[in-house]
Order: sequence, then C-alpha cells, then structure tokens
Amino acid sequence: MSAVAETPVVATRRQGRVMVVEIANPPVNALSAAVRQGLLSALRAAEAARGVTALVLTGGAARFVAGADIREFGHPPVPPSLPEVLEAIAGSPLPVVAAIGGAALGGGLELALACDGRVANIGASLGLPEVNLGIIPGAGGTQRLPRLIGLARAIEMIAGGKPVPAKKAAGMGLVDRVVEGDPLPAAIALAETLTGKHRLSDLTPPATGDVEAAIAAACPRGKAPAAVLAAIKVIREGAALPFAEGLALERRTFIELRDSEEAAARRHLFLAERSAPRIDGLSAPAKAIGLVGVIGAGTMGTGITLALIAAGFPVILVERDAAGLDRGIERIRDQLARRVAASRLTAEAMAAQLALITGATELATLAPVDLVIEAAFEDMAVKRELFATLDRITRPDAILATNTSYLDVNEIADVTTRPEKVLGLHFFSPAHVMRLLEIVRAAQTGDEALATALALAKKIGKLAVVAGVCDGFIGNRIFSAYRRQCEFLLEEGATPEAVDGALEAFGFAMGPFAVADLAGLDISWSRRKRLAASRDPRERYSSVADTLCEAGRFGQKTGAGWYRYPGREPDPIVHRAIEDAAARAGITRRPLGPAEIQQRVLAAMVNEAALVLEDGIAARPSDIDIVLVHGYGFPAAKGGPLFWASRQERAALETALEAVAQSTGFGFRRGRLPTLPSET
Ligand code: 3H9
Repeated sequence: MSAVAETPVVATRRQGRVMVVEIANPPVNALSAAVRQGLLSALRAAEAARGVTALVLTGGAARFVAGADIREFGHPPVPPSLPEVLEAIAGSPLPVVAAIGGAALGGGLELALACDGRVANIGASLGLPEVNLGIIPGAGGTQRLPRLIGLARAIEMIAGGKPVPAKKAAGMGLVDRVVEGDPLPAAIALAETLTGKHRLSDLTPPATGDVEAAIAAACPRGKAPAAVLAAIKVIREGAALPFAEGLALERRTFIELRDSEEAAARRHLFLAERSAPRIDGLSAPAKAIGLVGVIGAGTMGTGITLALIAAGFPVILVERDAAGLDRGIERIRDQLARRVAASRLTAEAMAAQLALITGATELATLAPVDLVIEAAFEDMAVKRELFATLDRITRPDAILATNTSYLDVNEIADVTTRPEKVLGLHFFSPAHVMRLLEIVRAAQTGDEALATALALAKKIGKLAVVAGVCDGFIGNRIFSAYRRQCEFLLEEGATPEAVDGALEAFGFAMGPFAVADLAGLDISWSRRKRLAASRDPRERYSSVADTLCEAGRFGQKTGAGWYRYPGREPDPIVHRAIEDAAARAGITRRPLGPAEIQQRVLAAMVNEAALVLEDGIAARPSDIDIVLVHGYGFPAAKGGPLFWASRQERAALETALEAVAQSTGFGFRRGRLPTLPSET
C-alpha cells in the first residue's frame, strides 16, 4: 500500500484494485472548497490510474462528513460546487462506496447518496438536517433520497430534519451494511464485488408509505417554517420530474433559501450555540461529578432530577416532608411513564432511571454528594439559611448551585465558607425539556466550579450560557424590560390582544399577555410587592397587572387574567382597567398599529440587551440571542434580538429607541448597540 497526499484535506491510497479516498478536515470533515477540490482530483486520479476498479470514500474510522461548510455560506461561492462534485462521482464509470464511520449529515449524506453503496458503523447517524438552518438539501438530497427509501420516509427525514441511527437507516434501505468498528474494510470488500454503477438517478421513487401522514407530521396544524414547506414541495414535484429537472428545481430553491434573512439568522444561531460554552481564559479542568443532590421536589426540582437521571447521574432528592417528596417522585414516575407510552423510552430504561433516585427528607443525607442543585422557594432568607447549612454538612469540595431565577447569587455565596464553589444553575421550566441553562458566575465563583458546570451541562444535553449576577441575569432581565414596555403600550392606547397579535405576527409563539396568563399573574405580583419598597417613585410604573391580581385574576388557572378563559377572549373589564390607569397617569390614549408596537417592544428588548452586554452580564451578543430564542420564544427565524437589530435600518431603530426613552422617562438608560461580526 502506498500513501500519496493529494491535498492536505483529502488523501488517497491504493488497496489492491480499490482506491481509498480519505477526507481529513477536522473537526467534522465539512465539505470546504479544499475538500471539494480534493475529492474531484482524487476521483479523476482514480479514473486515470491503471488497475483501479472502484473507490471507497471515508472520513476516518469514527466520522464521515457533517455537511457543507456552514461558514462558507454568505460568502462568494468557490468552485467546484458540491453538486458538480457529486455529479462527477455519480457519473464516474467507477463504482464508489461510502464508508460511514460517524455523522453523515447534510451534504455528507448527499455525498454518500451519490455513491453506489454505503457501509456504516453501528454508531453512525445519517440525516439531512438542512431545514434547521432554514435551507433545503442543495446537492441532490431531495431527489436521491426518495428514490432510495421512498417518498414518505424521505419527507419524514428531510422535513423533520432529524438524523437516524445506522441500524434504522439499514432498515430503511439507506445503508447496505452496518458493522462494528471501522467500516472501511467492509466498504472495500463491497467495492471489490461491485461490477457496475447503482445510480439512484436511474430509479423512480418507490410508492411506499403514507405521504400525507408524513406531510401532516412535518406541518402540525398546517404550519411549518418556509424551508420545511419548500422541502416538501421540491420532493413531491421532483419525484414527478426527470432526475436532472428535479435537481435543477432543488438547486434553485436551495439558493433562494440560502440567501434569505431567515437562513442567515439560523446560521447565526447555529454558530452562536457552538461558541456559547467557550469561555475566554477558562483553563481549569472540570471536577468529576458522580452523585448529585437536588433540593426541592416541586416542578423545577423534579424537572432537574429528570434531566440528571436521563444522563445517568444518581440523585438524592430532598424535600421537607414525606408527602411532598412522594408527590415529586410520583411526578417523575408519571413523566417517565408518558415517555414509555410514547415509545420514547423502554420500560427497562424507566426502571433504571427511577432506581437512580434516592428520596430523602433530611438535608444531612447530602453529605456525600459532589454537587447540590437547590430548587427551593425563591426567597433570599430561605436560600441563605439553606446554603449555610449545606456549607456545614456537605464535603468541602462539593459544588453548591442555586436555581434562582432572579436573586443575587453573591449574597447566597456569602453565607458559605466556599464562595469559589458557589454558582447559579438557572434551568428553564420544564427543566427536563428546555435545552437552555444559564450558568450564573458569581463574583467569587472559581474556574473549577464554572468548568464543572459547563461539563455537566454538556452531559445532560443542555445549551449553557454563562451570565453574570444582576436582577434576572440575561434572560429575565431582558424579558422584564420587554414586558414593561408592553404594559406601557397598553396605557398609551393598545390592548392586550393588539400587543399579543403584533408580537405573534412577528413570530413569537405567544404574546406576553397570553404568556403571563399561562404562567400565572400571582408570581410576578408577589415579586412586585416585595420590590415595592425599594422602587423609586419617580419611575414609571404601570399598575394594571396589580389591579387584575387584586381582583383575583391570576390568569388561565382562575379563568381570567389579561383575557377571559376558555378561549382567550378579550375582556372589557381589562380594557376599562387600562383606561383607568391611563387616566390616573394623565396619558391621552391613541391608536397604535402592529408595526409601531413591534418596533417599540423590540427596541426596548434590544436596548436592555445592549445594557446587559455593557454591564458584562453576557460575554457576547450571540449569547444573548440564544438565551432569548431558547428561553423566551423569540423567533429563531429572526436570529435573536441583537441579530435582528443588526439587520434593521439604523435610522428606524434609533427612532424606536427614542420612543422607548420617551415612554420610559425617569431612569431610562440608553445602551450602546454592539457591532455584530459580519455574516459568517
Ligand atoms: C449542507 O450540508 C447543505 C447541503 O445540503 C448543500 C450544499 C450545496 N460546517 O456541534 P459541535 C463545527 S448544510 C462548518 O460542537 P458535536 C462547529 O461549528 C450543513 N462547521 O460538535 C464546531 O466548531 P467550533 C448540514 C461545522 O460533536 C465544531 O464543528 N449539516 C459544521 O456536538 C464541532 O461542532 C448540519 O447541519 C459544518 N457543517 O456535533 C450538521 N458542523 O469548535 C451540523 C459542525 O469551531 N453539525 N461544525 O465551534 C452538527 O450537527 C454537529 O456539529 C455534529 C457534531 C453532530 C456533526
């Protein structure tokens, strides 16, 4: 066997009559211009070489190719294009086999589909997740995949955007063989037996499966993002066209979507999610975490426990009394049972997860844990007392975390003798479902504790964003400014339904008043009452929510809040309360249209985001964007508040910021808008 390097990222070697072409472009073998060129050169060299009868493409024993290089989008294209390379592979007289050692995603799977055979490692995953980036497959995926696995399944995979594991892929006919370990030897063996080409372009998509059901699953209530709708259209129309015409239709649609604002926003979020857990200057290794203690078996504590046991962590769950503990464990059992009923978990796995929980009513049982996550009542006195006790009873090296969503973590850390081991782990509800986790780095939090929290987040599948200490950290602080502006707009002339309607039209799943009704108005009411004494009387304060709470209107659970339920009906009583509040404040109400509402509310959010950045609460603009998208329903299609701001005409944004300043009045602080790096 001889080794000849064609390019630094694609190397070829002969193994008998087979030319092995290996892609080595860490970390994920993305199909950069150099890789595309390398593949084309390797193919041409193999075709010209004497005695070569087949090729095998590999990305190494444990990976394949994770797709087009996302960082190249938004820049002028560099030839050869991926479709050109794949057409050359499919059109080559030599059979080509893909040896899939790990992720074959997007353009990576399209590369494998252009081959004549596919062998995968048992741990490989295969998928076309392009819709998550606001695009559709652009190198033949929408045309070749249906021809291989049928229309219904192709719609499921492409419109759903979820990769499938190798075994499932084999069951669908997507791969020819699944092997343990490096798939290369089996791929070479297959290549040696292939005598001709097996081009998917020669086939018509088999009419198997229920196409309408696949479409309905991808478009719940008939709604779906633009890329999903486009993917379905291209797959269906392409199936009825000659292959080349289907490819052309796919390419046109891909380019149109790739150049859209939504795709730019989704790319921004993809890269933002990857950079969020990277903290400048953090070099301390993470501490190994074995046993975890969770305090509080309410909604948050049980959600956190579910997230931990799903990742295999043994948990001691502590609640004050046996009845509360039993209720909490019942809730956990119920959640797991639902997953079993939905075939998302086996009964054995459920039993194994439940066996990881030890229930307790004494804090002293937490003596052996490596980490405590406190999810008790949101009250500073309660938390300080708890942390003082934890400091006494846990091992001195144990990390102590609070799930507080607003309180000052420094004040909590102060009661311990180990403030360097204290931090916030702000989970979002339901904690076992929501991916976002704000890790709150207090003034004295040490690097080891921070590194440990980041490593834990990764293990339990959370998207971690590091925040500094302030009232509400990143998310709740910005969300409060947003809600406050919405309440001001009511006094100035809007209605809850007009504000919610405008923001839902912008893309929020639910407007702020509908969200408040769902969450319950009483929680923020008690917080406002707590803060009342420290509020500066010169600050503008809208009292409508207090009026509703005083009338027992706590939202959906009491049948009335900002709306009447069932049915989320506008309520004249609320309108009157708003008009009264405006009259008391001496405000002359005027009509406000959806565009003005959107501009004002978003500008308020953007201004607070700028302040969060300026105050060093968030490290980068993109961290703020992912917090708002993943924790507060900001539409992913708009990329988060700061990305959105960076795409607005500056003069219009300035006008809206000025209106926010005017409406807020006393105490308004203007943030400096960050300059975002240009499109990556
Ligand atoms: C496409 O293929 C379009 C085609 O249809 C048509 C073309 C004509 N490009 O996620 P990780 C980087 S669209 C560039 O933390 P993991 C990532 O930024 C593409 N870079 O690792 C990070 O870099 P850094 C369709 C990429 O082990 C590093 O790799 N494909 C790409 O948790 C590690 O990433 C997809 O949508 C890329 N395509 O997960 C797949 N992918 O360290 C996207 C990753 O500098 N990728 N990077 O921050 C993934 O889903 C995951 O990265 C993967 C690994 C599962 C592969």
